[in-house]
Amino acid sequence: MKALTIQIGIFGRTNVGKSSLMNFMTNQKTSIVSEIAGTTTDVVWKQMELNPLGHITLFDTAGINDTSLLGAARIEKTKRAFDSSDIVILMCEAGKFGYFEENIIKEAEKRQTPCIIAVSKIDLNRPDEAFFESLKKYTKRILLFSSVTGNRDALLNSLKKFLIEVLPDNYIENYLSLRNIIKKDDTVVLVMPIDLGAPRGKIIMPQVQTVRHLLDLHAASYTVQDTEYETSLQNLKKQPALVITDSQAIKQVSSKTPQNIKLTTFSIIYAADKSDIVEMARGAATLNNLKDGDKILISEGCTHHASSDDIGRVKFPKWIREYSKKNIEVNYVSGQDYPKDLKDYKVIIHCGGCALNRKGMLARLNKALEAGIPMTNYGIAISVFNGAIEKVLEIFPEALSTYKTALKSNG
Ligand SMILES: Nc1nc2c(ncn2[C@@H]2O[C@H](COP(=O)(O)OP(=O)(O)OP(=O)(O)O)[C@@H](O)[C@H]2O)c(=O)[nH]1
Ligand code: SF4
Ligand SMILES: [Mg+2]
Repeated sequence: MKALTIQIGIFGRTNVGKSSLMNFMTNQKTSIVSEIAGTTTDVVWKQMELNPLGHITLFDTAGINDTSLLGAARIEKTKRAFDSSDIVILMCEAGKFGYFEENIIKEAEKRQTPCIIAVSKIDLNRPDEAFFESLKKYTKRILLFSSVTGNRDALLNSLKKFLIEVLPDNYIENYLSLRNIIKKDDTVVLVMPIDLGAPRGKIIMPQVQTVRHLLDLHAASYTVQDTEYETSLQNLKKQPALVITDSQAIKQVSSKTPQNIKLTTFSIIYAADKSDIVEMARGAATLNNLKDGDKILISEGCTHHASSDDIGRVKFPKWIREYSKKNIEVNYVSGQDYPKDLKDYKVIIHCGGCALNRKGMLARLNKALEAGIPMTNYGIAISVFNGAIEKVLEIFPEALSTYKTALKSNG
């Protein structure tokens, strides 16, 4: 199981604060902390959840600068932890960076393992500008940390940002939320209206991918247009495990779906696979609390030729104003033009992001959250506008409860 998680090893000299960092991150007394150098003599590991990346395993290791303190077997164990780390956190104190630290960096480079430097005990000794600058030649990913005065959320957010930047695409690319919902031999009804906006002779990417995922899960998919949906449901011998519809047909489809049948949209599945459905659901709640003068950013992942009723430029501004009945300023960006400064926006509504990979979408989401701005996506917003959001989020209970809690605290 450990092998399936992202493994992060904490390395550094004895007494630098490795075990304190481990305990701070896990929020538990996982590892023994003491002022005696050489306290940790064996590798200690702990798994924790770091959404949306999933499980990570943290290793706390022995400081192997003073080898006289340790037997060969223990040094070997720390080396093994080094070899199996996907990410190395190298801890040092301000002003103390020498041969030992450089050697760790060199070893990490040899293995092509990304390295993060954590400068510890900054409550006692804050690094000066010159020291901080000198670390930048090794990595631009530097955490300033104190286990006494530090903020755990801020630390985990910085770590998450670094992980998203450095982890190979396939680590976070092969995410498949349907795996937890659908099992072998289930039937899933897919509702795909072929309207004027549908590309000629083709099925759009999120729908194609869903069909592929269902095949991988050995489930059956049953594809219909919204016009045939009701009859198809009646014709099915076995109740479907799930109905997935195009967001734009959510109103009609939800009105024809019995309460006991689970219903969601391709956009919800896509948001769960490509970003963080819990954060996107939290962002969606903001749409119920808009005020005159609020600014909303519509962001699309690619530049495409806009038609006269383009969804981002025309339909969304109209839907937002109709739904909120408020005077809202709506700005639009596309492609690489993701703004540096997001702080004036009340919420960002992003497209599904089929042209971006999961890493790219997570980086955008993270940037918004760092600026304290919620984000949601097109399909989720459409379900809000059509009064079906709570139904379509049912298959992701944490997202649903986050949406409901955010609604209460916004209101
Ligand atoms: N003031 C302050 N003290 C710290 C901080 N982090 C760790 N310490 C203290 O530094 C000492 C060593 O901390 P540990 O976390 O045990 O260090 P370690 O790197 O795991 O040490 P070894 O296991 O011996 O290699 C302890 O007395 C901690 O209380 C910090 O951020 N601020
Ligand atoms: S979903 Fe976003 S990235 Fe995909 S085609 Fe539409 S605008 Fe481009
Ligand atoms: Mg220790």
